[in-house]
Amino acid sequence: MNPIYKRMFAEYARLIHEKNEKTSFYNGIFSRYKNPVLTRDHIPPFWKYDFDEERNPFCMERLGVNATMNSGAIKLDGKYCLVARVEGNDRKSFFAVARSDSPVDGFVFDDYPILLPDTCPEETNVYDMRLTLHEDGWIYGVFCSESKDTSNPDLSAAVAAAGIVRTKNLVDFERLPNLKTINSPQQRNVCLHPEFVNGKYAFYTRPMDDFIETGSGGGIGFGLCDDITHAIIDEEIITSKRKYHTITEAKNGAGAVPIKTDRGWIHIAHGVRNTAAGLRYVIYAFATALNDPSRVIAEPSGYMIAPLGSERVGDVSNVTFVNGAIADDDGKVYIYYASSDTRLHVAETDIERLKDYVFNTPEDPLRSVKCVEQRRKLIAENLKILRER
Ligand code: BGC
Ligand code: BMA
Repeated sequence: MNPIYKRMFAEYARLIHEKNEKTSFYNGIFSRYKNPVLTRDHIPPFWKYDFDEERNPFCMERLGVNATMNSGAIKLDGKYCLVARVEGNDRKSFFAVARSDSPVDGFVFDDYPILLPDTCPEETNVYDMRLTLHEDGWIYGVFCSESKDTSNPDLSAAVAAAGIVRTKNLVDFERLPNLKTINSPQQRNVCLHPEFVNGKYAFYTRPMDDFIETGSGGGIGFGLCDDITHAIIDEEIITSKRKYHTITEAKNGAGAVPIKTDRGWIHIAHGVRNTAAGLRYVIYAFATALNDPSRVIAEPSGYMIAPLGSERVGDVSNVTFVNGAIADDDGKVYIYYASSDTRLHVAETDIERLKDYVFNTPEDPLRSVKCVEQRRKLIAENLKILRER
């Protein structure tokens, strides 16, 4: 083998065998890990180079990969599996499965990325798949299917819809018709709830009037449908709401598939606010009732995960985004979050901590004066404890 490729494979092998470790970051809610779990360097060299010497005498990269990010996650046959959003240098995203025996390192991509059944001729781009192991026995992947808005002369005008696939093995995928939401012209960040609700399939949606702006869409939606093979939702109600001057003011959307606990469903979602430097994406959590997963019963104030240090910089800076988490058999929870549309990290926590965080963290009182009161109360109680020592 050409020494250039030899070196490349050696570097790739070193990367995928590198052990990960926790950083010193501490907040009691989750731990951060030192290395991202997926970067563009995790892409096997044979996805990018043409190894034929005659066709490629300069050992040139022919099909570069720009980033690996927003990933659905599931544990399957004892392996931690991610369906990553991989973005080529050509800006088109696609999905690829990476598997590991460990939740925090060692992820290796399957030999080939996923070739989705080509059922939507107008579809230009696909991204952000949520993987749901549904009680009907299928693994569903719900993702954003983006097309050019041909009714609008603006070259950037686009339409976002929710695409649906299902699989048993993350190898063979059956494509179902896209979700239709009667009252929302566009959909992104749609996620399938893992259980039937009133005997129906339940989706978290994100009603929006426009491709970027949610417009009248009041937050994370929720709707039921009878038939997943022709999924139609005629009524969407709002679960976690967007609110003025909070982390969700501009938009919010479902993230990972909700995690079931004895106190309620725990949702790990994203919230977006606008700033002079563009949109800022953070990750937040809330809980909904076990008997009604659309009804919010607890919502801690502010964000749970926000871009920190080098996470803040990337193709779309100031973004943390989540569409996958794995609740493991031992109670640990791995939240796979991407930073700045560039690479994928893991945050580690557990069910007990998540419950404590979601149910015992104070809510956002929505006004500075109330926030100061909230903090002064905490300080007063602490000073009392400290002085009694
Ligand atoms: C991009 C997404 C982005 C969306 C809305 C799409 O074209 O691929 O990453 O979330 O636009 O800005
Ligand atoms: C979108 C998402 C993500 C992305 C984010 C920031 O709306 O769907 O794909 O991470 O914007 O660019």
